[in-house]
Amino acid sequence: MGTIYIYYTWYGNGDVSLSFCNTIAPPEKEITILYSQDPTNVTSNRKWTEKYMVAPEGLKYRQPRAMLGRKDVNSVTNWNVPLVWEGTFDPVVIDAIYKKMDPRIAVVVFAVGKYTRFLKAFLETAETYFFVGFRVTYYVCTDHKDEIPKIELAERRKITPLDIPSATRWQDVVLGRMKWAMMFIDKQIRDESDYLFMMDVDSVFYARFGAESLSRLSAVLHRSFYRTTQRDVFPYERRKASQAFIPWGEGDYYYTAAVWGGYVEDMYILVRYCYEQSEIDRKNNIEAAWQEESHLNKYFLYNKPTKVLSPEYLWSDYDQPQPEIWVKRISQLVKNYAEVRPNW
Ligand code: UD2
Repeated sequence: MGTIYIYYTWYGNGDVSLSFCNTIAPPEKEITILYSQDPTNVTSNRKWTEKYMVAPEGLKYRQPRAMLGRKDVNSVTNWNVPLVWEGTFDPVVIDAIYKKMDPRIAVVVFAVGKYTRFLKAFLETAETYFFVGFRVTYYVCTDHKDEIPKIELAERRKITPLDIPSATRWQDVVLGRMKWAMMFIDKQIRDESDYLFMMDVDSVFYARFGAESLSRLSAVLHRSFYRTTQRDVFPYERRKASQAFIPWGEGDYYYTAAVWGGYVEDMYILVRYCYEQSEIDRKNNIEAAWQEESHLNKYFLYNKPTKVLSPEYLWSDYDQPQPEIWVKRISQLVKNYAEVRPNW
């Protein structure tokens, strides 16, 4: 099936209309979603918008400065959205604004096979650092519900286990996340959440991860490719036969698939996009170089994220600290791949 453009018009009052066309370029001020299949059953009612940035009266915080700020890193993208680093926001202000909106935050995390061993540290440290004081539900997708640890959760936070089958190839788990997440969002999560984050379970939080990360679609710079890597060296999918193909000479950044988030309805569209693109690949006997991460990078190239998060939002215990990384908020753990994966 050929490419279909969905014109997704976002009116100021939060209403949306969808219209379809397969030839002309999108008019200005409309969000274009490059979509691969029959879009007639795509639903989006845009339940959540960050309409009002209302700060509580009398809140005490440091005065913001127009002439002072980070000089060692770029804190804005060339499509003019924030690139978030420590020092570019005030947690007191931003949390106070978002707490007034009181969003429901969903975290979808997969723990299949031996990866259940990572749940305890992930959940315990999330309770210490992830959206403290906000409503959070951890949707744990697993083939071993009995191995979900019993941990103490703060008020208005809960764990919802979701059953999925075991797998014999790690690639199937990684890609299968898109299929299962799509189904669970559709069946349950979209009714219970405003924002959704997809996260790898083999990670721990070391510092605050809060409201500064929220936007319609927020993507995280991959820690390995943000410093000086030329775009032609990014590990994008380069085979034309794959739906994730990105031509040489194109690309903004390389984003990780280990942490990404946004409005639940926009995340639904994106998760579904990754699933459907990978299904087309599967039928054509090809698997994108970095599974869903390759499809995600393709999507974000042509549908720019509304916020870009620095590698503070996914560092790695494998890596040496860098001077510009003032805070490691969440970090991928060192693991023995051969030991934890079902195949190697
Ligand atoms: C990288 C990405 C990951 C994904 C993958 C694709 C980082 C930090 N992570 O991770 O997001 O794009 O490459 O190849 O860049 N899982 C299970 N059971 C399994 C295998 C995987 O539950 O048997 C889940 C689990 O949530 C895990 C995630 O899938 O955190 C990603 O798998 P991985 O950590 O083995 O992949 P890795 O480290 O290559």
